[in-house]
Amino acid sequence: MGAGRIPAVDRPQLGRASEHAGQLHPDGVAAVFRFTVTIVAALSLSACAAAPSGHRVAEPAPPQERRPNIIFIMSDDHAQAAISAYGTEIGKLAPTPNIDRIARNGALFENSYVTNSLCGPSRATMLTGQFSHMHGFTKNGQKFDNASWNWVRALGQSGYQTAMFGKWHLNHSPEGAGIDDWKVLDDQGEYYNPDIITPEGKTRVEGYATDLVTDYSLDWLKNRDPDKPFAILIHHKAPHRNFMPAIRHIQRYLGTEFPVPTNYFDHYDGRPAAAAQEMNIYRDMYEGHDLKMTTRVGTTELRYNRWPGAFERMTPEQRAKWDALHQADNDAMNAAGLEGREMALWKYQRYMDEYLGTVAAVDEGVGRVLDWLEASGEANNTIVVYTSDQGFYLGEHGWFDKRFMYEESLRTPLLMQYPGHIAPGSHVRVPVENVDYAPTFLDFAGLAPRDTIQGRSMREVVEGRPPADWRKDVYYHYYEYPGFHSVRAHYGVKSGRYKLMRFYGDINGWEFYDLESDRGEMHNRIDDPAVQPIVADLKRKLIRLREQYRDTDGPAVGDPLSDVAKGQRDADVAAGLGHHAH
Ligand code: SGN
Ligand code: CA
Repeated sequence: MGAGRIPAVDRPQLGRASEHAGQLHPDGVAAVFRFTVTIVAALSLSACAAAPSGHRVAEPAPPQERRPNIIFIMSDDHAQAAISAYGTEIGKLAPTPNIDRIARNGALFENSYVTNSLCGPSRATMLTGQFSHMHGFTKNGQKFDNASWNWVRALGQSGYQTAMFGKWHLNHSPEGAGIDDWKVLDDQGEYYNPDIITPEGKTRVEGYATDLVTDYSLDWLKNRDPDKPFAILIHHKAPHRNFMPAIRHIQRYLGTEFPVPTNYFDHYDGRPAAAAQEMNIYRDMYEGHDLKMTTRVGTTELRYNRWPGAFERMTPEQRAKWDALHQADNDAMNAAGLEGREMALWKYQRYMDEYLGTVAAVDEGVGRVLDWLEASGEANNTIVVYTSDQGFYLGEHGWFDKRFMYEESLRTPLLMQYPGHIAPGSHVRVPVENVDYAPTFLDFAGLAPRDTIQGRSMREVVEGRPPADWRKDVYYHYYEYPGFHSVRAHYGVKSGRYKLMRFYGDINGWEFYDLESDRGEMHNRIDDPAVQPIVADLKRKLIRLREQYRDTDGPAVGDPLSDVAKGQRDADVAAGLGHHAH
C-alpha cells in the first residue's frame, strides 16, 4: 500500500463495465455514411466545351485539390502529462488511446505553449491569432466581441460549413461570431445535465456533458451538407474543475497509485508569487466540491461544497450511483483519521482519480469522432487537431489550476493529423504557440494570411520542413490578479532551456530558471552571478518580443522594481482596498 491509498473495505462496482458509452449512443459508428463528391475543375471543362470549332482546345486546368475539412477538438485544462502520447508516467497508468491515435496518424508537438494560461484569453487567442493585449480579452469575466474577426467565420465566408459544440466561455454564446450551427454550455458548463444554449434559448439537457458534446458533433457531421468542406469546433468542459467523471468512470482509477510529484511539498523559497498563490491541493481545494470527501463514516454528506449546484442538478438516480461509487473509499478515508502529510497524499490520489476519470470520457469521445471519420471516407481530406485551452498542474508545486508561466501550465497538448501532409508518428520540436492556430487553418484552407494575426502558420512545420527563421523565443503574459487562486500578473520569455519571468503588482520581482538543470523550476537563480550574462540576454529578447507584439501592458522591462510599487496600489484598488486616497 503506497502513500495516499487506503484499503476500501467494500468497493461497489455499480455499472462500471456495463455502462458503456455504446448504450448511450446506439447509432455509434454504424451510421449511414455520406461520401463527398470530389469537385474536379468543372469550370475549365465548360470553358473547353465553349471553344469555337477549328481552334485548338485549351488544356483543362489541373484538378483543384479539395480544401481540407477541419475537426478542432479542445478540452479544458488538460495537462500534457495526462496524455499517454506524451510518454508520461501518468499516461502509462491512465492511457488515452484515442487521443494518441492522432499522434500516431500525424504529429505530436513537443513544445506547444499558450500565450496566457487562462480559459477566455486562450480561446480568444486561438480564434483571432492575437495575443491577449491585442484582442483585448486579458482576464476571464471580460466579454469577447463576437463581431471580431475569427478564422471560423473566414472559412465560412469562403465556402466552408461551420459548427461549434461545447464550451464557448467568451461571452453568453457564439451569436454573431459567424458560425453556422452551434450549441454551447452555459458559462463554465456543468458535467451533469448541463444547461445548453442554442439560438432558440437555454434548456437543461439530461446527460453527461462530454457525451452530449460528442453526440451533438456527430449528429452534425452526419447531417451536414456533403458538398461543402467543413470546420467543426468540439470543445469539451472536461477535465475542468470540479472534475466530475461520468458514472461509468468513477472507479476507473480507484486503487491505481499515481506517482506523487517530487515537488508536491514545495517550500516556494525564492519564489514569492508561488508562495502567495491559493491553488494548493492540500490547502485550497474544496474538500466536498472538488475532492468529493464526506464528513464521516456512513454518510454521503459532503464536506465544504462551495457550489452545491453541481451535485444538486443530478437526477436522483445519478446521485445515488455517484454516492454509492464513492462511499467505500470515503468511509475508509474517514475511518483512517488522516492528518497532515498523509491527508495531503490521500487528496492527491483522489484528485488524480477524479481528474483522470473525466479525461476517460473525452478520450472515448475522440475515439467516436475518429471512428466516424475513418468510416466516412473523409479521413484523408480532414485535419484533426486535439489541444486544450492551457495546461494544468497535477500536483507539481502542490498545485491544481494553471495561470503561472511555469512549465506545466505554459505547455498545452497539441496533436494534429492530416494524411498525406503530415507524416504519421512525426514529432514537432520547434516552439509553437496558440497564436499560430488561426493562421494555420487559414493556410490549409487556402486563404490569405491576415495582417492582424501575430502568430504564424505551422503548415511547413508540420509538413516536416520548419522555416529557418521560425521563432526560437516564446512570449507569455498573464494578467488576472486579483482573481481566483491569487496568481500575480507576470510576463516572460522562454528561450530554449532558459526562462525569465517578471511578476508585477503587489509582488514584483524577476525569476530565472535553467530548465536543463532544474526541470521542476524550484531554484530561482535571478541573483546568481554566474547567470547574469544569460539574464541580460533574455531581457534584451523580452524587450524585442514586447516591441514585436506591441505589448505595453505592465512595467517596461527596464523599469527598476521599486518603480513598480504603483502596481501594488492598482491591485489594492481593484481588490476594493481603496488605497488611491494616499
Ligand atoms: C472557475 C474555477 C477556478 C478556475 C477558473 C478559471 N472554479 O472559476 O478554479 O481557475 O474557473 O478556469 S470552479 O470551482 O468554479 O470551477 S478557466 O478554465 O475558465 O480559465
Ligand atoms: Ca481552462
